[in-house]
Amino acid sequence: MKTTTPKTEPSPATQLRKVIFGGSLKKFSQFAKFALGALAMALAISAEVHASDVPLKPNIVILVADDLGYCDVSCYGSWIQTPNIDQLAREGMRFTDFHANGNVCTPTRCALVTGCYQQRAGLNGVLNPTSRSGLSQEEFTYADALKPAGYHTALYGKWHLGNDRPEYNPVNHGFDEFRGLLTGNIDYFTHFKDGKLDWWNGLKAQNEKGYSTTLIADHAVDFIQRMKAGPFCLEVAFNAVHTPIQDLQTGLPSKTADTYGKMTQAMDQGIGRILAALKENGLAENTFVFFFSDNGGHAGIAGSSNKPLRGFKGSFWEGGHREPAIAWWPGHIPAGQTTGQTAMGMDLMPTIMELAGATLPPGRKLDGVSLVALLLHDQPLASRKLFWGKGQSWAMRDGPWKLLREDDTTYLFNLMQDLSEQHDLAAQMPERVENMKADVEAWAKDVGAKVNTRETAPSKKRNRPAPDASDE
Ligand SMILES: [Ca+2]
Repeated sequence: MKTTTPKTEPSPATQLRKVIFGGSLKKFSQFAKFALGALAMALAISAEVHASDVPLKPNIVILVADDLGYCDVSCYGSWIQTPNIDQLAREGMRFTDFHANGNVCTPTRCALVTGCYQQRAGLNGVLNPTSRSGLSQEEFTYADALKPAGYHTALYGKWHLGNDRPEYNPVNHGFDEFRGLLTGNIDYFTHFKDGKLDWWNGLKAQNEKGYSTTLIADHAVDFIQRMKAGPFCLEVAFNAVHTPIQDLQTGLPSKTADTYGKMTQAMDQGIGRILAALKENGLAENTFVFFFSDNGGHAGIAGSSNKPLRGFKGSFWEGGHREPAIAWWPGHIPAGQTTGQTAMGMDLMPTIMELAGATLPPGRKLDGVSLVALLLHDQPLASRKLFWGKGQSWAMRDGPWKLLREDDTTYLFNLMQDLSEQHDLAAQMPERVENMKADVEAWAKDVGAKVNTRETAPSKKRNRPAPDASDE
């Protein structure tokens, strides 16, 4: 039986060899057509992939405020005038339902740099100046991801992911440069904490003269000028407006709202200088900027407010973790938008990795999701359940529903109808409560958190009238 060899198109490499090694003009012409066709197809595929996409590798600037309340900047309703942060909002996208992963500093910052629930890294509580723990070398940060993508990386300001052991320092977690503080707070003028200098240049304790908020902005502006050829990724982690509340002229402790307002405005001015540096260097349309606060405003600080939210820093009432947050990228993020989409600090790493064209090492995955389609095209995020906390204090979101454990009580709220968490629906909707508790337990098992979803004692607080959010 006669067999025939199937006719197949020679590969481009075979055709090229024929052209080079004695092929005819006709063959060359055929090859040229083939090659051009393949090139056109490749370009079409590329155009299809990137038509709605973004210019790759913009510069990235993450601005983090410390203990700034939901209502502590004027574009969120504060009495404190913050024209530069307001300008970010006017020219970008303002979030009304953005959350820190924690209700205190360290957990939020861990989730920010790892893109994962901080419970996985074992950093779900605040580190104090004598803590021996910190961000493990096993963790993979956004700076680790961006460096192989060609980025120069720096962090100026507060780290709070490990004290003075070298393995915890930002320069050993993907940041090329670090200036600032390792602990949770310092004197704004002396840069000391508990009698010990806490101002670092990389691995060395090295003081500088100046008001820390201003110094942090100075370093950010200098970095932008030095690195303008890009791409660069810069985290500017202000220690403002964490305690100590200090008079800006004398450095003396102050308890006035006026001082808190001026400390907030010093940060706003620093942000204004950073934006000006981007614009003066022609980088505004090639730089993605994201601003948010690491947790809610602290109870009892005159001038600070989380209105209309209930609760403060350290709790999982909304005031503890819902934050002012703004994304800015002129020419790419349409100006003047407000979004009610629910997002979280751990979403920033996947977002900037998508913008940077960065990839994860094999076997790694992130808990956060990229916000790029939301930011550029106002596309809603896929629905998801979000979680906070540990032990007796935790919360979960599922759409408008929030299950909350505080004060030894489990509460259920519908935040669409009750943003100030005044009307507990737990007794009316026991099935929803049980289903959400099961979700919390499954999440805790997944991330390695210990949570208590069961009542430990008859609650004396269940019938207590909810505090008026406007009083808090
Ligand atoms: Ca904080």
